[in-house]
Parts: sequence; structure tokens; C-alpha cells
Amino acid sequence: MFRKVLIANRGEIALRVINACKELGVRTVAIYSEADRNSLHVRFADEAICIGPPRPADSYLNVPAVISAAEIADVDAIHPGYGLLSENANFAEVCRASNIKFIGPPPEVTRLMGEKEKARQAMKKAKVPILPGSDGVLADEADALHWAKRVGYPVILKAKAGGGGRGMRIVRTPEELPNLYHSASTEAANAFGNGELYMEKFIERPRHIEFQVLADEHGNVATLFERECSIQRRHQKLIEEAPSLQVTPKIREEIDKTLRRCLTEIGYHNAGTIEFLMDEDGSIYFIEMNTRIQVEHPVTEFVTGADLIKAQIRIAAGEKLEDATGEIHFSGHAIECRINAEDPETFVPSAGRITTFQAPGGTGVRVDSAAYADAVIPPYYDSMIAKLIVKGRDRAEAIGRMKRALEMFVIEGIKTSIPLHRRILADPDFAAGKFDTHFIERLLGSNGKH
Ligand code: MV4
Repeated sequence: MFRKVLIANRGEIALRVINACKELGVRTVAIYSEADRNSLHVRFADEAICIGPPRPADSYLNVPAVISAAEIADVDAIHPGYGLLSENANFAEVCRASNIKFIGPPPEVTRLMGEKEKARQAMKKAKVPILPGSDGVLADEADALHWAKRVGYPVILKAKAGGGGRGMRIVRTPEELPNLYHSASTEAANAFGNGELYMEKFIERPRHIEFQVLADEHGNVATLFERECSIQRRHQKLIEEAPSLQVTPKIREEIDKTLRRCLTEIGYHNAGTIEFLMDEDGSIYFIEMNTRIQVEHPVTEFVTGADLIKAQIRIAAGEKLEDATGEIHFSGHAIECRINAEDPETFVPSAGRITTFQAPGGTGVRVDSAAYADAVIPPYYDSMIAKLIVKGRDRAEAIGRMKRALEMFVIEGIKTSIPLHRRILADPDFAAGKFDTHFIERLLGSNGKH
């Protein structure tokens, strides 16, 4: 096992990684920006190093500053959390060159999955179901017209280097394709430095379902069931749950089998998530892979009994999968609400001082947060300030528990998304499991604004 780990992140996930290290008897090193001096990850780590000014580019994303801190503190490994440097293959390479273990997959695999079209072809080769679409990137507008005719309208143009919905365009007719092709390509070039596009058949009302995987460095791969993440607004997830009501044991078994084969072939290590879209008929198709731990990992922890962060650290330290996770027992139903510091009606971020922070507790309730009364939420970072996760024996119990936990969560001084979550949990369609990725638009009115 490692002697000392640096956590290259902030907020609740930095604290979550510190928890795991403490339980493993591993020393921890926090890094922090000047805006995070009074943060809990700084208080609870064994050591803390300030690495720069508040802006992420000047601190948490500054690779030389992060590596210098790791060298000074003499750590064996770095846990990147999610976001920030977690899917930066160059950073993982610098770690390798500096003889520091990056707790995540090899940089080669991160790079492959970052190129969405290559990931798609790799999955296709391994017989993971993918959507009808182009073979590789599109050469030009004429090539796009050719593929669209073959696939059948509507189609969606996606950026090869993309993610998060940028550089995406839905095309419904050949007439509108040229303009949309050029605007998608320009947007992708500006956002990702690469304007190359690929094409897929467009699913009108998809559900977003993702599978959690863990792989060790000895060729063993496990899948830890799926999460349903369709409740989102503008590509920001609001609620996640496990398992998905839509995934039958047969689908689960098939996806399990193909994913295990595929990830062994690719040489995947550590935690990862494979995203799928499910269409109205219940067919499921790969869209992309995330090569990091995800925000919503606690719902999987609740229904499997695994500690995914400890498993990540143990796998990176060379342990075998079965030792890293212990026995997996699937049971119950878990739901997570992401609590954001934002106006619940306009979604405008709400930075400032928290005056009251009273988190709910009791049976089956977990709160992952680095917030506290008198903490100041800086304006520079992600607006998520807490994750409220509940478990019940079944979905109905989980919903009842989430409702009462939301009722008893008191945060004052800043605006939060708690009122929006209460509204979602009270919705009859949500309770009935009748929703897709357009649920929030329907709840709030046409375009998800308000
Ligand atoms: C799609 C799609 C429909 N058809 N692909 C959005 C972000 C990116 N990760 C993939 N996304 C989508 N890809 C095809 N072929 C609809 C979306 C999409 C979406 C997907 C998951 C969750 C929320 C979404 C919201 C809007 C669009």
C-alpha cells in the first residue's frame, strides 16, 4: 500500500478521498488555492500545500505546481478526483515520468477514450452495441450528407474531441446540414482545438444509463451494475439512481459480459464509467466512456456495498480486484440529489457565506459535502456544494426517505437547488419512473430556463 497520497482536487471529493486514505492508514497531502485556505480538505489532510491563486488555471489545473507539491511532500501517488486533471492524459504521463502513481487508468487509455470516435470504434470492435453512424470522422460536408442519407434523418453531429454537449448539432433535413456542419465544426475547434466531427443516429427521447466498472492491473474486470442519470439540465445531472428500472437482468448480463471482454482487450485499469443511451424501445447503445471516478459513485456504493475510492487506491497499489472490493452484494435502491449553490429558478450561481448548514441524517442517509456553517463558497469553482444520497429497500422507500431528508436539509445565507429537488421528488412522473433526458424541460417549461 502507498505511504502517502496527494489529492489533486478540492471540495467534497477531496474530503471523500481523504476519508478513504485515513481508513487505509495512508497519509494525505491536500493542495489548495488561495480561495480555499479555510476548506475542510485542508483541515483534515495530514499536510497541505498552497499551490496558487484562486482561478483553476492558476492552481488546481497548473500541472507544474501540482507536481512540485507532490515532489516536495514526497508522495507515492496522486488521486485526481473528478473534473480538473482527472481525464488529462498528459498529466498522467507527467506523473509516470516523475515516478508518482496516477490513481486511474493508463494515459494511453484515457487518450483513446477522449477521442470519442475512436472509443466508439473500439467498442464496436468488442461487440458493445453502438448507434448507427459514420465509420470514423467525417471528411467534409459532402461526406456528412452521404452518411446522413445512409443512417437516416434525424442524425446528430458530435465533436471527436467533445463532451458535455458542446459541438453537437441535431440535423433533421439534408437542407439544413451544411450550416449545422460548419457551426458544429467551428464550435468544436474553438472549444477543443479540434473541429473534426462524427455522426450518429439521433435518439429523440433517450434515457441516460451508465455502467460502473472496476478493473485491476492483473486482467480482472468487474461491472458494478448501472446508474440511471436522465434527470439533468443542460448536461448537468441533478439526480442519479441505482439500479435503473429500465435495465432488465438480461440487458444487464449482456452489457456486463461485453464490457468485461472489451475492457480486458483495451487494457483498462481502475474505475471507469461507460455511458449508454436507451431509446423508446428499450434498446441500449454505447455513447462514451469516462475514465475517472464520477460524482454519482455513492449510489453504486449504496447498492453494492463497495467503497469505490478505497478500491481505486488499492487497485493502483497493485492489489487484486477481489481484495480491493471485497465481496459485492447487490441490494436495495439508492438515489442522489446534487445540491448546487444556485438560484433554483434562474440557475444563476449563488456564491457567498453559508450562515446555517444543518444536514439531515438517520437510517439510509449519507451527505457528502465540504460545506459548513460560516464557510464561504467562492465564485471560481463548480457550484455543487453537497450530495444528498439515500438508500431504501426499494425505490418507493428511497423516494420517501429522500423527501424527508430534503425537508430537513437547511442551508441559509446562499441560494441552493434544494427547492427544485423537492419539486422533482414530488412529481408523479418521477415517482412512476416515467422520465427521459427532457424531464426537467417539461417540469420547468419549454427550454429548461424557467
Ligand atoms: C445523443 C443524444 C441523442 N442521440 N446522441 C449529450 C451529451 C453527450 N454526452 C451525449 N449527448 C446526447 N447524445 C444521440 N445519438 C442526446 C444527447 C443528450 C443527452 C444525453 C444524455 C443526457 C442528457 C442529454 C441531454 C441532451 C442531449
